[in-house]
Amino acid sequence: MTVLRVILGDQLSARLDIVAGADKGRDVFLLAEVMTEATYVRHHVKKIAFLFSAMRHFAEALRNVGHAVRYVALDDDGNSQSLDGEILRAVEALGPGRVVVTEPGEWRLREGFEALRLALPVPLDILPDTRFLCSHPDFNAWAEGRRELRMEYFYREMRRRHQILMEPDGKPSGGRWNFDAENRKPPKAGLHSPRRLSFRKDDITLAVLDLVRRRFPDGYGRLEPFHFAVTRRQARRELDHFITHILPGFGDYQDAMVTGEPYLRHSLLSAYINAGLLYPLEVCRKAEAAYRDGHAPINAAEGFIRQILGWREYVRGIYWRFMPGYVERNALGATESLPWFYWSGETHMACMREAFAHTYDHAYSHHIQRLMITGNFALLAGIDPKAVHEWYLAVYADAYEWVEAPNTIGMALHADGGLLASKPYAASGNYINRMSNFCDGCVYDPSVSIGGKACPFNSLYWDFMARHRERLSGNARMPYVYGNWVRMGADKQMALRAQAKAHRVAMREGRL
Ligand code: FAD
Ligand code: DLZ
Ligand code: SF4
Repeated sequence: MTVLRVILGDQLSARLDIVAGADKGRDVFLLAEVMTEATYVRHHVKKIAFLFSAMRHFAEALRNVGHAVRYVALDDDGNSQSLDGEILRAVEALGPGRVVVTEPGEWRLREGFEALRLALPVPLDILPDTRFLCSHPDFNAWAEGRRELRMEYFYREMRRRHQILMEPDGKPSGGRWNFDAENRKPPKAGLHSPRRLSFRKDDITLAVLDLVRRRFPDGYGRLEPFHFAVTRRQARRELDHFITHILPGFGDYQDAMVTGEPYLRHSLLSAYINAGLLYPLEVCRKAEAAYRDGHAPINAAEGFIRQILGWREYVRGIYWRFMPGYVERNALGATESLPWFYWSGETHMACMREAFAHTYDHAYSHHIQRLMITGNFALLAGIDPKAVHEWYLAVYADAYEWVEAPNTIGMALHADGGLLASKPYAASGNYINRMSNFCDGCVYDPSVSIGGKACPFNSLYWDFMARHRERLSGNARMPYVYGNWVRMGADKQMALRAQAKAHRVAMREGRL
């Protein structure tokens, strides 16, 4: 009995049960490029090209080891342009006795598969996604009964469970769980990105680039130059390059931002891990080995591993535990429309312009730009979380709802009411000026809060604090902020709020 094995665009991993359990003489794999997936948000064209090329290469790799593959390209005759439609067509054409799929990363597809089950003439099995290091039952067992779901405690459990950066006596390597106190330095003069890899484009990638150019002429983002890894072999080279040349400096400048330097010491691995070209456990193990060999200091290795073993697994747990309602959350009642400059990049704010330029050119910007520049602005200005969420889901090559939504709605916008972060990541121009050199090239001045040169982040920061005083002043981490607000006195407070209002009007009119 043939089994139809469906592989989604972000499930390109040979170690998944769906591949490992296949019978070469009997089963058929299905991969399909479809418009419903390519357009459910306005994806960056580099993200579409990366996934289509990686899917085609993965299909080729399966064929090379003797598997039968039904690959439906976007332009193929008869392509129904939906995943359901392609599964139904394949069932009709091949007459399998069963369909198997690995659980998808997004709620909407999970629901879709439940509905498809009823429409299919044969059983549909949904297998767990074993690439993750914390299963749904394990996350729920950890979360059950806890008053607060803090990442730090989850992370310690994951360290113990997977024995990563642990010593034989059960203590954390280096004597501490977290070395952030030694990380996050402001950029030093001349800080730049080390050399990064760029991969040769083969005929498959060239054909995909041509397809994307033709079919998505109005798509968001710059398609070329296209330098992504599109096979597991290439992604492993990217990983090795990072571990050898970049990891040792990872922690120190993790939060630094520099004009014209999108990558700095970041790994650029998220798109590959999320699509399945790299396994999170192998990435953590390599970083750990670099520490044990004396190649990377503990603050770098621990800081990096925490992002993957801690944050990445934790946000996935949060997503599945609190969906479907999670993406609807708007605890701070934010209702502003997303300013057009998120798409066009046209703003006088140099920090925002820089983050938008990285995003448009590379389908990438690093964590602090996402959180403390574009996310922080949306938080302070009170932009509708759903609109911000859809923007982040579209513009980054690593974006899938399971990881993007908790980061946007929870971490950046505090719209989940503090489920994920104990206090909002709100910051004024002073923080941006300390952690970057962006303000040097800005028409605004980070030390000015009122008047023509006033940095918008300043008055918007105080206006945000004033708007949400009732909710936030009870937070144990906020007294310092509200103490400063009170000390300012009524006249300054009123002037700041009037300035924030003027900035908000300028934002709506595209003048900010
Ligand atoms: P590095 O800084 O080198 O970090 C190493 C790895 O750790 C990453 O590759 C990633 O796998 C993991 N990681 C780091 N931080 C996080 C985090 N907060 N949550 C989950 N994994 C993390 N990450 C995504 O993978 N997809 C998204 O759609 C996404 N959207 C985000 C939206 C917002 C508003 C914010 C604030 C963060 C978002 N992140 C997202 C998390 C993080 O910014 C990216 O994972 C990171 O920038 C990817 O670049 P890198 O591979 O160079 O990461
Ligand atoms: C993101 C994406 C895109 C652009 N295109 C496809 C596609 O054509 N076929 C496919 O199987 N998957 C695609 N994907 C990835 C899916 O959207 C992804 O599996 C879900 O978002 C769940 O994470
Ligand atoms: Fe951004 Fe304000 Fe600095 Fe300009 S002055 S770059 S708006 S923080």
